Amino acid sequence: MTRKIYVLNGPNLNLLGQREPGIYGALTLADVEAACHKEGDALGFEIDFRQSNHEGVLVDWIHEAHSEAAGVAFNPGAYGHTSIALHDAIKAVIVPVVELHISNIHAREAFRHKSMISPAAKGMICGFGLDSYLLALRALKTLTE
Ligand code: CA2
Repeated sequence: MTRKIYVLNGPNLNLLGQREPGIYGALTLADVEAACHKEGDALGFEIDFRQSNHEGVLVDWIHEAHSEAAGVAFNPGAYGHTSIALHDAIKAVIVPVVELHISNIHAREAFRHKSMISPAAKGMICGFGLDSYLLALRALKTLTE
C-alpha cells in the first residue's frame, strides 16, 4: 500500500531560487517538489507537498497529518526558531515528524542555532541543500515501517 507523506514548508520558502542564491543555491521550491516526488516514488510514498507563510496554517496541516498521513517531513523556515505553537502541534500528534533545513542553521547567525521544534520532532536534518528533503524522506521510510 502506498503511504501518504506530507512535505510541509514554512515562510519564505516560496522565494527559493529568486533571492539569496549564495545560501540556498539556484534551487526553486518547484525543483524541491519534483525531487520529493521522484524520491517518494522510489520509497513507495505518495507525496503531498505544501508551503505556507502562515504559522496557523502550518499548525492546521500538522493536525491534519495526524489522520491523513503516515509521516511529515517539515521545513518550518524561520518559525522553527520561534514557534511554541508548532512545537505543541508536533507533540500533540502521533504521526512522526522529521524536521529539516536546507542550510546548516548552526553555521549561520546565532538566532538560527536554536530550534523550538527539534525537541518535539523525531529528528532533525540540516545543511545538505535539496538532499535534506530526500534524507528526511528516507528517515520516514524507516520510521513508518
Ligand atoms: O535552511 C533552511 O531551510 C531554513 O529553514 C530556511 C529559512 C530560514 O529562515 C531558516 O533559518 C533556515 C528561510 C527560507 C527561505 O528564505 C528565503 C529568503 C530570501 C530569499 C529566498 C529564500
